[in-house]
Amino acid sequence: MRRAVAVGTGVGHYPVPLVTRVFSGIQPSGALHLGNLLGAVRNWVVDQHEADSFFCVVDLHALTTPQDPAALRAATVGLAQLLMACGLDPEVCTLFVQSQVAAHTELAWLMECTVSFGELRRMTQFKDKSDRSDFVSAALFTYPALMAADILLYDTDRVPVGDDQRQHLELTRDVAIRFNSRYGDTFVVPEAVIPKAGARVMDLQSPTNKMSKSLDSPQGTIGVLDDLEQIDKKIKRAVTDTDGEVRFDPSNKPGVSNLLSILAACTGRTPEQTAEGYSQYGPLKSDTAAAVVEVLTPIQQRYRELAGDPAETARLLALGADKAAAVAGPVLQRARAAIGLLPRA
Ligand code: AQP
Repeated sequence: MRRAVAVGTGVGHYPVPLVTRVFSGIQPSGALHLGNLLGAVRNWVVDQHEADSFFCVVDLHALTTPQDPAALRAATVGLAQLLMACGLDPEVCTLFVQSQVAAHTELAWLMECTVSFGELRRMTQFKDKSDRSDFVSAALFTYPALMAADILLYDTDRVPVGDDQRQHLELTRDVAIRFNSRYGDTFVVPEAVIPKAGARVMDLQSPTNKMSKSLDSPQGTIGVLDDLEQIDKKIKRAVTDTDGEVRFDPSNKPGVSNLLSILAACTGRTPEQTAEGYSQYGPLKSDTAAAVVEVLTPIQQRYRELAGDPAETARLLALGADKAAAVAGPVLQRARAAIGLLPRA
């Protein structure tokens, strides 16, 4: 699709980079947890060296549920620092805050005009989140249109995400294809990249639910910045089952399978290979706890260094926003022209 766009049919010729583009985002809606790290952020750290990568703290998405303004500002800076502590290097990738690049909201409107009500109504994340909320904003419903805009603005080829975002990515593709077929080739149609291990880290206490920032489950969630001793205890108290067999079988053994997935993601193996080394739950839990602590220890150390310098973080994010805007601006203009908005004289 990128090459089809590069020759330009609908809105003329325009330059499209020949390197692979990667885009992904994360909400500053709560503490970064092990699921976010293993499902998404760890893969971004690798991607930044292999592709032209854009990573975004999606604060506008966080606004879909009510936020305290001061807490949101602090969470946005803190999340950017934590992403850097995890290994994102603003000199290698483009790291920025969504609301600092105005093109996101403008393209989101064009996406809302392209996606159908029925498509948005089928999004399972809306159903889950609206069921748990007292106040359901209109933006929670239209969230996937903003997400499509985020991705399409960067001529993105690949979107590394956890498994929970699969449906939103499919919708982004559908919207891009519809826009291109109505108005001429405008957007690159992106693909989701979902990791083999760690794509859906489950809650340690209710392992049929995904680990989530907004689910109130302190014992079931491992925060990346949690105290390391507490993490060890949480993993050792994780819910398993009574049959005593270590086997990767997410439907029948969700707790044990979750531990195997976490250990596999931390050690670069598959959950099935990992299961072969264990006949009891105790050693599996101890090794999983040790592997998680080993992954998180250097991240926590680096975060403590970065957290002391918010002004430097703000400077790096401003540079990131400038780099992002320079790419997003021409794509937005392409979309405006394609859909028939009058250019300014
Ligand atoms: N449990 C998970 N396992 C693997 N990957 C996960 N991701 C989220 N939860 C898990 C991935 O993390 C990236 C950033 O997620 P997000 O901040 O955009 O929001 P989300 O998907 O809705 O994640 P949360 O933690 O559940 O946040 P809240 O509760 O605020 O909605 C995405 O790539 C996601 O797939």
